[in-house]
Amino acid sequence: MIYEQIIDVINKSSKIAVTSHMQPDGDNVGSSLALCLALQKLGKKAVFILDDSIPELFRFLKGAREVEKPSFFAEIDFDLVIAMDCGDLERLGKVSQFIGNTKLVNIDHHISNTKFGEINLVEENASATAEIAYKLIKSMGIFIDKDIADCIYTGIVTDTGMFQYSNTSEETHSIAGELIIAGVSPSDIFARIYQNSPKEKIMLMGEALKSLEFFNHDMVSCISISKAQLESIAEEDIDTEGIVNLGRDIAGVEVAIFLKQKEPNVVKVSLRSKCYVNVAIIAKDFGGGGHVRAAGCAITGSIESAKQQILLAIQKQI
Ligand SMILES: [Mn+2]
Repeated sequence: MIYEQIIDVINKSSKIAVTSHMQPDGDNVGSSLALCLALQKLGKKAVFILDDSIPELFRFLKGAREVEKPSFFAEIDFDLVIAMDCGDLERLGKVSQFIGNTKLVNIDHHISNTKFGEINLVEENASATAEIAYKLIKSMGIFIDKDIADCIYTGIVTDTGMFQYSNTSEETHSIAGELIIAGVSPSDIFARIYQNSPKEKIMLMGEALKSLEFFNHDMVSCISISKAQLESIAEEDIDTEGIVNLGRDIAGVEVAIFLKQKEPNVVKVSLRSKCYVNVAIIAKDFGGGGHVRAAGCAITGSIESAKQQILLAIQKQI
């Protein structure tokens, strides 16, 4: 039913802005680009507008180099805005200021989604928003070519942690199979995303691992990195995605914490759980959000104080 409503507003629109949240991951980029490419096939003017840049790792995807900044809203009078893989309006950054009265469709899979759209297609059980994008594009009768398939596959692979997380379903694999039929090379995508780290990232992992500590009878691990350590390795912001997984992948660990000092007084917290702790609830208590097994938030204060607060919140759940 919601699918039909969305298809209906798409059919009635000719200029469509597709957008997603700041600090985009593979699903933000993949689901948004896939939808843009599909809408362009329908003859629509579809533009991916993002208040951030596309991480280097995902720039191989078709359309990743034609992403516009929020100010682009001034250039085109869009009929429709579609937000992909974004839990709330604030995370769209400056894009949210340009939406105004434009019709807004919200397509997402975060449990914490605030249903900020006029039409909300929120499927909490979908492994990735890219999975929902796949179903929507199919329902529109649009042929899924290799370019679109690469985008969707990237979204699914990154949000399922390479098909490892509990959000991976029979449907996830069956869609992945369809995407391979459409031309995706899994080994090519994996090599581009996971076997392509800048050396600074691996050096940073080594530096961060020196801080590894355990709590609650080794069921909770914590890794942290200070701003000074980050700056000692590289001048520019190094991607720290994946460091939290090092703590999670240890035998017996249920919850992994990764603390990254963004500013002297701001700590970015990434949380992962393995089997049963709902880290989305913990992140939400600190104004963040995410999924049951992967979530994040930001805490004001020192690394040490952020660690104590998060540990306390985890101990209530474990
Ligand atoms: Mn996602």
